[in-house]
Amino acid sequence: MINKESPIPMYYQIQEHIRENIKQKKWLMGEAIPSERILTEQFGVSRMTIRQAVQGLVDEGILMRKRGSGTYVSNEKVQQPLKEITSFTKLMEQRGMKASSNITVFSIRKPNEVEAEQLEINMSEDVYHIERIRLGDQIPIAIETSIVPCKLAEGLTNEDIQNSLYEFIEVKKGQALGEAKQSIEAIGASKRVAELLDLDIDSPILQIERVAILKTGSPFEYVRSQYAGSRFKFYL
Ligand code: 16G
Repeated sequence: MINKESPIPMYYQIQEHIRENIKQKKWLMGEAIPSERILTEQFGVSRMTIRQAVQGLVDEGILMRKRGSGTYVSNEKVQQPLKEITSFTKLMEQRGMKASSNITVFSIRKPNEVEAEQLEINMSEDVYHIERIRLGDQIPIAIETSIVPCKLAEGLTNEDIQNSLYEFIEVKKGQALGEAKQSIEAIGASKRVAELLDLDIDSPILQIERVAILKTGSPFEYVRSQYAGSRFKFYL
């Protein structure tokens, strides 16, 4: 199960197994995971390695410890690491949830001044305007409005954004994602946001505005993500 000859560290291989167990629902949310002793036997590695693997997943928020009673698969809010660019689809997968999108806007238009400035493009260039309600296991978690320069995502289809925008950029366009500049604030849900996310008006919303940049240095997405505060949290 664990390849001790592999250059991939053993703790990391174990983490991948654990993620897979959660994804395939062999380990269920909110339930205790097997003890260190059992995992040590199961994976045929030292207790130290198991501890390192489990601690990493606790730090990521995928597992959680309960004092005196062991380690559990988190059933808390979906958590997103703030320092990385992670696609919504991947984030849900890591949690063993199925991501889906309801597309509410998909059009090509000219950018406004702020968008052009953030994306470092000319106001005469075309951009895709994409608005999606993002769901995890059919529960609405966020509304995301992404503005993407057409020249960086030529040929983007409805099907692509139904699935994963980042997969399109990385796999179909062969572009690596670099870093992001972002700001985060708490707001109350407007009438429209409340309706789309199935919340009460004025429920807490975490709003992130960010510019994601390709490894080449070109800004490729100016996005506003509005997360249902009751279903999502960020960690750093
Ligand atoms: C994340 C990003 C969003 C991006 C989306 C792509 C934040 C705050 N937001 O939700 O900018 O558009 O992932 O997800 O991190 P996708 O690849 O599943 O379409």
